[in-house]
Amino acid sequence: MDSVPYTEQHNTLTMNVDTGSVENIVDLLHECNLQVFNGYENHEGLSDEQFLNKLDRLVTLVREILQNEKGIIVISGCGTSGRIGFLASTFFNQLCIERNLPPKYRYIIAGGNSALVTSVEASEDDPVIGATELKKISESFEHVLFIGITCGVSAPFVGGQLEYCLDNLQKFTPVLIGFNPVSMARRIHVPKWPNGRTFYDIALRMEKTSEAIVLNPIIGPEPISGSSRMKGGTATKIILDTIFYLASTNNSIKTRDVIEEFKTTIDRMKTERMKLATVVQQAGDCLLNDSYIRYVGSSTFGVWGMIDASECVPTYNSSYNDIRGFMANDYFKKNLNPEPVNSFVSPALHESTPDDLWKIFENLPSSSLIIFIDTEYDSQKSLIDKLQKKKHRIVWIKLLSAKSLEPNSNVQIIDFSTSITSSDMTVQYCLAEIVLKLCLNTISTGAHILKGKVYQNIMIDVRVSNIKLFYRAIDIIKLLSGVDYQTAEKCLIQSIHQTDNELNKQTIEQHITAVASNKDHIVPIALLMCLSNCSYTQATHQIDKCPRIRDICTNTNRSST
Ligand code: S6P
Repeated sequence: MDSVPYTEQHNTLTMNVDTGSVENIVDLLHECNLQVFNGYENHEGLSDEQFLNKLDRLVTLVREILQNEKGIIVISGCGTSGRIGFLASTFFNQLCIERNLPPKYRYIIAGGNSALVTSVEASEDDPVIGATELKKISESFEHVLFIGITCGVSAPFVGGQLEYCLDNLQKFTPVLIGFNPVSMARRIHVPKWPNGRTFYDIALRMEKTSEAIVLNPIIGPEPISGSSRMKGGTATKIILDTIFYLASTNNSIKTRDVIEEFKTTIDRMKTERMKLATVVQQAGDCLLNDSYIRYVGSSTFGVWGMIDASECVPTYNSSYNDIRGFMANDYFKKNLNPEPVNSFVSPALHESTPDDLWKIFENLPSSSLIIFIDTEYDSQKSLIDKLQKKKHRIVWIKLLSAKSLEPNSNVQIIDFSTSITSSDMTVQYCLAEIVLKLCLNTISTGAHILKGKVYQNIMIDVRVSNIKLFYRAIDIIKLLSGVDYQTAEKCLIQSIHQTDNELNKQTIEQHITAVASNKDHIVPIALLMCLSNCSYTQATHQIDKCPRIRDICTNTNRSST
């Protein structure tokens, strides 16, 4: 089957998201969020009956493991999928501890702890390391419920782990979470997978194995094509939270009811749409005027900020400094997997006190945007005062417990607290997290649209940092310029290696490695080469005159008509 996987298709709703008003961006992203539940075309999304039955089966399996002394639940994924696995595992472990039960959840993320807060995209192409890490983490247990998340049903890192489970079914129960049918699983061969195996082979094997579970509701294309941090990440979080919550409670609450709570809460977010639109506009202005966006939060709220910020690097080729998240408490210290002493630890994983933050923020470019996430106002008040004196813009996202602000504080408040209600505290916290995720995704996506990093609904400056993104880049160039595959690939490779010469002998892995030392608009330059039929050198000269990357597409299209 050759058709394009749903997770890579173009969402018909957002085809013109790049040309509308900022309110329009907010509304369209909101509508796409609801597709996760309502479905797409003839698919039913998370409310599908068959899917809910599968969730029930998984709830039973999780419950069994929670009661089994020799059992654990391992959640694994790459990029956003791994990060959401980390958040779910640490949050539900905390719940176990509060109830005097042993913490049963473990996480694995491709690239290790640093990948929680920085982009380490290349590590998702290695099935061998994936399997080795799973083996290591599960060594001393007899029963392992393994949940491998890959939105595109594509990541070899997770594929290698599922394969290891399938080879050892006496110990492992493998679960695959993704958002494409098995027939659309990735069939591209990666060199590190022996005997030419692909993810498709593993997904097929999963489907045919009665002990294995494939959870793959079709939630439809992403608002920005391929950006699986958005709907994919949302659906992943809702699935994990629902399963783990239900497995930990004795209430007779139904799976459908929990999913419905997520849906109504997300729907209620539209009450703050105008305030959100104002902040998206300010965030866009920051990126266009070389100011910065900063998130500050504690515990999992802080982690969501860091995650949202880090995802902009591969998606929009944004600089590390454009959007950054900071952690106001020591959540990471308490919850990270132990790693070898000499392994790299990202400085972003450290706690930042208000004094630390002031030292970092003191020299921010003027009119930067600092977004505080439902943290204790009193502890941040003096920092906020100092930032306001410097004329930075301050936003406060109110979710659950933050104290009311002083009326004269000039802080812009986006208040979701009245929308987040549940009779159960655990569910309420999970609802607050999903609202936060969607709010931050809207701000950072909207800001990059306004900066011109999106044409129609395509991420035209994607960083080509793994095999999936290499092929996505070729598709983007082909689609927008109309050239054939070979020409798109040739121009992409020349742009990666910054040369006018044709390079025929190098492998995809060598191209991806070269990307690490060339972060300059690789895809836009290749696109311009195709659109204008010019050399790499000529395209780089033209690109310098183009402050908004999307203008390449509009200007070139206009001049050729
Ligand atoms: C996507 C994000 C990426 C993906 C990662 C894993 O917006 O930037 O980091 O999460 O590539 O993708 P998948 O399909 O295996 O979950």
